[in-house]
Amino acid sequence: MRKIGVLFIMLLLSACGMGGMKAASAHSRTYARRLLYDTIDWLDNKLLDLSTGATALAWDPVKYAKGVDANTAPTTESAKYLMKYNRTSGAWDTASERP
Ligand SMILES: [Ca+2]
Repeated sequence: MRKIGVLFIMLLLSACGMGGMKAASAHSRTYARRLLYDTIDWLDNKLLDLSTGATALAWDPVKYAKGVDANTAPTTESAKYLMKYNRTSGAWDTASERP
């Protein structure tokens, strides 16, 4: 049943023909990021246990790289999109990386 939910979310976010991803980012950036985060979290190990960051860093360390904070190299835009950080200081949220 949850696989159907994951499929629905991926279809929703990839509905480029109707501006789906662009519209989701523009009008509800946090909601779109959480949907993506939770989807990856579920697909990773069938648990919602905040494992998305570790999975992304291990899966593609070039695309998902984290510096000491979000504003320091080698942090990538993909990591910043997926993982929560303080918009002012750039500090990663260590209590919960879920955006
Ligand atoms: Ca997980």
